[in-house]
Amino acid sequence: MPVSIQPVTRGQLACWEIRHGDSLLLIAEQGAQVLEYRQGDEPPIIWLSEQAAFESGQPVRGGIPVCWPWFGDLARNPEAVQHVHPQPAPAHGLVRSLLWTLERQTVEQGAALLDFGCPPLTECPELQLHLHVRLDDALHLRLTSHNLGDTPITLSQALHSYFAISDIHQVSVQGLDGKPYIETLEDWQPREQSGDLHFDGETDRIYLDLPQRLTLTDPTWQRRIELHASGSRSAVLWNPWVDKSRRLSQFADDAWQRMLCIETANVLDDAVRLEPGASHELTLAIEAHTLQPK
Ligand code: TA6
Repeated sequence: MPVSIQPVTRGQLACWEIRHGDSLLLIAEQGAQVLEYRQGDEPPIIWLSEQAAFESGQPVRGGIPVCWPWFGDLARNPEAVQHVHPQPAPAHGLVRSLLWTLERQTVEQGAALLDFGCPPLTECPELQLHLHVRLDDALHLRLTSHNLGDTPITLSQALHSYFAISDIHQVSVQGLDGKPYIETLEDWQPREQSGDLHFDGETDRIYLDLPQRLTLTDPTWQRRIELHASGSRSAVLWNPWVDKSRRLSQFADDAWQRMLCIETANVLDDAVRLEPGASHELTLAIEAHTLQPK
């Protein structure tokens, strides 16, 4: 199985193109952001906006942005997380627009391995962040936070994964049945999921108490994408639908039909409290499987 790791550029961004057999992975050093992931001639697994701007210091729409050391609106985070940064604060933390460093790249046992280090944050220098990437028959990510300080720190985070889909009206997500979620579009009211999640409008939900596996089923493309997580019991399910799409940067008006975010997270009561000297690992494996025809 041929495996390669090559430096490339996309616009203003230095990136790394990783190949494993017929799998292709593209990661930008900015934000250590996965931009592309596909296998052979199949439709992409990870969605990247057709209007993506590859500009230094600007988040790229799509891929897998790293949201850290808080997720979403800081003011909507638990009190303990809000201490990590003064307000007002940007959405989704501070690291997705920073230039990370590729600290190690190697091929081991037929897999490509890359380690990215986030530069220290002036706002919270006692926190360290690394992203370890492994590409073999699947894509494996490990986001490691470390508290170098002498007082506890609480953070929230997410791997904000944008998945490519054939049609939002056709896909469904398994693994959520019976789980509590926060309906952020209805005043953050608590709800409970019944059955698989299908989509018929704007969706922006925070699911809690989750199992380790969620599945995205796409019957049109005859495939299911399995997300295997550890160190996380929460996830955000997001599709902007028609109206919000018009307000999003780097996002075509009809792009909502072709993407779905399933964001493996540590949010709300799943936020991470790091004691002095402690580390936390959020891992995610993304596996694509062919659906057996019925
Ligand atoms: O993860 C869902 C969400 O918080 C949505 O509410 C939407 O704001 C999305 O993230 C995209 O955020 P961004 O800052 O990348 O435009």
